[in-house]
Amino acid sequence: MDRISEILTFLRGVDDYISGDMISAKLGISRTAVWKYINQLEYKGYGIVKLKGKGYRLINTPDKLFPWEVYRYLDTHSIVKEIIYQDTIDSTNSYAFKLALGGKPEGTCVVAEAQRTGKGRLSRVWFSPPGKNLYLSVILKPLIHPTRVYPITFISSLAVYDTIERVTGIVPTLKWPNDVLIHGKKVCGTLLEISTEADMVRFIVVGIGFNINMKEKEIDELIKNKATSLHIETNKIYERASVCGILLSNLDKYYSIFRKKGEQEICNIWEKTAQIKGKYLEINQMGEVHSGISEGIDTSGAMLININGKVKRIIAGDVSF
Ligand code: BT5
Repeated sequence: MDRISEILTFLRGVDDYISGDMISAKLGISRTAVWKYINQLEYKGYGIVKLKGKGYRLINTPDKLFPWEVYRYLDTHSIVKEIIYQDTIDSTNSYAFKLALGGKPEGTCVVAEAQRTGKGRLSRVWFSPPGKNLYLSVILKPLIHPTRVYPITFISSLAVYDTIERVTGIVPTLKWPNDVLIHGKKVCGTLLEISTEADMVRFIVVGIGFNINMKEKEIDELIKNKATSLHIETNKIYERASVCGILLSNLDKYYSIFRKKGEQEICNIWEKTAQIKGKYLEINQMGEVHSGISEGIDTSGAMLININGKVKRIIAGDVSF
């Protein structure tokens, strides 16, 4: 695929036609090889005009999450070293989990255009229509104790938060523990899946479902009133590969803070960004509802909630404001 991205760089580098000869000379491959790569690009949906005597000209890029499109937005020193692209998959998390068990390193990322059985927490469903949103999972291998994993969810939510601000100008809301909302509706959720050994984390799969270009009518009936997308909020269509690249860069940024300064810092940033302290919350924890005033979160990511003067620590649940 490296050749494909090199050829795309040449095509994008000029505002005009570029000759097959020029590409073949620069890459040290034959003109027939260049022609074959051009055909592959066309097969993948790129619009390329071929003119005898002049060469090739790129006129259209498909809205696909091809790795070489996403890499364009990543720094070379990014934690994300390999992006594995799937058209349709059961779940990017399940696939990334299998890859991690098979020894894939930290920074491996699986992206898919659609998921057949996208997963939320507690066996819930994540609706994953094709070609509209982002469904991705990243393998991380921090050297931490299993009890310290939770703040990794905040790394993901903060990365999405910054991405939304950057690409739309909208300031979203963070909802404990794993949601990002716009105008009260869910635009993104994170699912962590973990493998541990003895007292250590072997790996974590960080799964992110982020609604980008999904239209109102494409939202499943079951989540009609609670879900939204960047498109619904702004009436614009976004280039998903660039949003994906920006998101992965932001994930890298917060993961690096986590590694350098620890979970306390990530929890502090999340708490400040979510402006959660002093808010009245109801937390549903497996059917049991706790309501009170939030006193923020502790370093393990648990919510501290003041119920009639007594502070209760809640590890997991679903919040309503
Ligand atoms: C989550 O669970 O929010 C975690 C979602 C993680 C999805 C990603 S996609 C890539 C990776 N691969 C996977 O298989 N999963 C991850 P939770 O907090 O339990 O929220 C689930 C609830 O969100 C559902 O019960 C619905 O109410 C709602 N929901 C489902 N699909 C949605 C969507 N596309 N947009 C907004 N809300 C949705």
